[in-house]
Amino acid sequence: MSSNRLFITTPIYYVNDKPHIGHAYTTIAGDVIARAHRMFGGEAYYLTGTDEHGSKVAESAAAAGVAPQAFCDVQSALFRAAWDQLLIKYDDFIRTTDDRHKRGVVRFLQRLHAAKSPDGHPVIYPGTYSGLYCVGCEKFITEKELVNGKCPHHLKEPVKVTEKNYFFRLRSYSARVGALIEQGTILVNPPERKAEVLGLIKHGLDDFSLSREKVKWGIPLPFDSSQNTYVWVEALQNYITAPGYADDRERFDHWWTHGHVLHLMAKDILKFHAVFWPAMLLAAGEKTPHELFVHGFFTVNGEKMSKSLGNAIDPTAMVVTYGADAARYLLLVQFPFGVDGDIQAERFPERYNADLANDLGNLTSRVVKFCERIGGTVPEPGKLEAVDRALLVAGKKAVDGMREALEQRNLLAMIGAPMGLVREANRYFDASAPWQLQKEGKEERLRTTLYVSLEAIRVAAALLSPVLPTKSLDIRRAVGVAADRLEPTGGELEHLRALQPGAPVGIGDPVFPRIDKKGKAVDIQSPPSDADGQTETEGLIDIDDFGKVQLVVAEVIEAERVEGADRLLRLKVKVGSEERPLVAGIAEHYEPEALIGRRVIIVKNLKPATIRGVESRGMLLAAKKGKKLTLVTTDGEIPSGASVG
Ligand code: ME8
Repeated sequence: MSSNRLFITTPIYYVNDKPHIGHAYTTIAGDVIARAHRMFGGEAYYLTGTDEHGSKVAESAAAAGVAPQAFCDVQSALFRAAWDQLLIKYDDFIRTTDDRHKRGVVRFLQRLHAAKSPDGHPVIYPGTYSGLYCVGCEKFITEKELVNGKCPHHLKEPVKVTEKNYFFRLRSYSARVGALIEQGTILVNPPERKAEVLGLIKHGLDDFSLSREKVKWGIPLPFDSSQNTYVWVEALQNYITAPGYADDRERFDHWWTHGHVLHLMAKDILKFHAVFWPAMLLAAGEKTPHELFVHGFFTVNGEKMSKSLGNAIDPTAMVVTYGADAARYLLLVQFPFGVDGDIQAERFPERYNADLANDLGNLTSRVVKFCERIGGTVPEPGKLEAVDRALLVAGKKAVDGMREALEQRNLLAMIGAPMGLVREANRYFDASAPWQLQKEGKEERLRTTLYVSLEAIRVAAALLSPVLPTKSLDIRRAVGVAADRLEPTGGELEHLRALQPGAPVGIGDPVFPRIDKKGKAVDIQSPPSDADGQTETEGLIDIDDFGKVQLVVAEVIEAERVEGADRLLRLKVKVGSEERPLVAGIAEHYEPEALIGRRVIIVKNLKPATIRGVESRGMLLAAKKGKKLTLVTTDGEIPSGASVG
């Protein structure tokens, strides 16, 4: 097995549902892993697809008044369209109604049918399945599923049905599967899922029925055409029918037999993947998968996502609101990979603004715009100082951190590594204060600072490319990466690909425009007249937010102009005993000295912003008409720190 050759799969999704963010999460995760693996020089094959047989699909087709195949064609296309919109670069999309799949299933079942278990019994044997059957659901139902003895969906008592089926001799394989999992030959992660599977096996699992007599929409058993393959048994086989199990053994061996097979899924389908699937593969004489990563299961605003509740979040709607790159980012950063959680869509805008618009987008704008103003090319760096080297080393560490996170399938850390670098670059840029260097004529330091900042952005953007494929390209072009070097590579190559002084830099619209709480773009990142790429603080709060706004009296204790920005004053204000910095666009209306000692009203609980490299914590209130502006003040008895309401 070559771990450099990664075969990544998602579950194949049922076509009786529409794609929602649960499906999207797995599919984006697989895409990010595949892209990152390739970025670090590995070979990857990324497979997804749709599960199209079984009674549920047949019923949905009947309800829609169309033939099952026509129904599947339409529904499967919905998944592909969603994945296209989310920039999923799959290498293969398997449908269980594909001929290659049907041929592969027949072949696999023939193998199983001919096989003997290690204890000398046929692996497949006929038997009778006896159980409770809900005619409404057209499927077997367990005692546990009943509510007051009735099917919860149809409110009818099920009938006892006895059906002839074929069984798979799981009992002859489950201990062996357990041992493979225990010793890590089949890795099941996170560890609590491994414990869950081992618990199931220890508890004892019965042989399972691998065919259905009554379900007509499916693949007939090759040895008894009166029965169709049970949809679950058939679906698992997509993982081998796609790489060529039916008729391309070479390709099949390349990916399945000699690749590192990684199955992604949520915990709802763990037992099928961790026990049934390896057992069937062992019986058929094929390799078992190497790794199962079971990510978290999500609820939406505390509720299970379901068709009937109509609360499933449509990932393509997220693309419309945030753009594809940001939608991918927002879904992945919700929770650590592997952990369950509740998705609250109203938090998306906040996260978008904080991470993408402010940290990443604004840094890029500020640095590139500065370079544009002093020549429009990557500046030639001078002698590196400790601070410069520290940021370049942080870039190298981010590359290593990302590689390590990828190996651990820690998607949050894969994003955290470059985003940590972005935050460090922001601090470096602010602390280096290039506008100050320019004012003081320290030309070499200025060039070095800008070069090192651009370089940090280049590395961060390259590392973010698996998550933000198109924005990463935009950012790397903006900071001067040459067209023939845009394909990102990790590891050692990073420093060899450093930016070339003299390469053109340039940025148009913000890479991630700021948005309001409804996800609508707000034009506050468009630069003020001095074109420094900064945001104005006015306009951040909607009228319906007003109740949340904390207004307080603040006393101005320091005030000065911000160099190079005609409209900005840098203030220090006192709120009770606390001092805080604040940048205000009032320089055209007030002389700094005239403000000292004035008691003004500020918004206290505004998110901090960095304006012109100066932290601003709060916003002044002012009355404005045309070109006239007057600060709202409370000169008189009211002390600073008092609340305003
Ligand atoms: O089970 N949270 O298909 P399916 C996180 N056809 N992930 C979720 C999720 C949620 N709330 N809801 C769905 C099937 N998923 C079978 C699979 S494979 C051989 C056959 C994701 O359409 C997650 O990956 O119900 C989960 O395992 C999968 O969708 C189930 O998709």
